[in-house]
Amino acid sequence: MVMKSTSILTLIVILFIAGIGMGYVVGFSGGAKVTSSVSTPTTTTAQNNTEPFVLTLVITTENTYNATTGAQPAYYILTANGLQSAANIALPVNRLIKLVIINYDDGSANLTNVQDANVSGTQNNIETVVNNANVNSSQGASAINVKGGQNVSSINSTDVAHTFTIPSLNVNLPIPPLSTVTTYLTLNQTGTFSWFCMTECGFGPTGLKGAMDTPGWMMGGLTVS
Ligand SMILES: [Cu+2]
Repeated sequence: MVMKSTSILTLIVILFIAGIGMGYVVGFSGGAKVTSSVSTPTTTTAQNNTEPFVLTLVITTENTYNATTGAQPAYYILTANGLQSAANIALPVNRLIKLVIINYDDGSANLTNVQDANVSGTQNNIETVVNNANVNSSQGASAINVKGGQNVSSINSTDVAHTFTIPSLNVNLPIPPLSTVTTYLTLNQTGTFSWFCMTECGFGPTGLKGAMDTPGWMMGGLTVS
């Protein structure tokens, strides 16, 4: 009877220890999973903060404004889910921003103020232009010499299709027809501002109606936070 009780007690003790062991293993592996899933996004966030914040804008022309006005040009934000309204653009404060503007418009428009052909508010007040014949080519002795991407501080005022302009922050980017413009800038001021296009690319006798005075077309809001 004594031996049998001892055997049962031993078995209970063994099962108890084994239970603790299994609990420890399950708990440990569970804890390890939690630890890795927490650390992954933290690491990703840290990497993103060391890289430029990228804003890609796309200008298209074949957007029907209404039956009377017809097609008008519009800025869009390029996202992972396609083109989204540029009525409200959000940008980070005190962080390097890489701004890319892809322009599908093949025509130029009149600038009310020729000063808006100058680049301002970016690193070294330059922008890089790709794929515009006037900017990226030069007449050589016997042929046109293609230059590829050109860093410029201004565009010929008769060769501007649109601008991306934030007057309150002194940011101005002239965009030639059918070009891609890339630039880097840092915004040091939080707040809500407005962005505009400064060419007369809209509707009406002055070209300042339609897209030019409608948020999400050739103007909109900009929040820096
Ligand atoms: Cu415009």
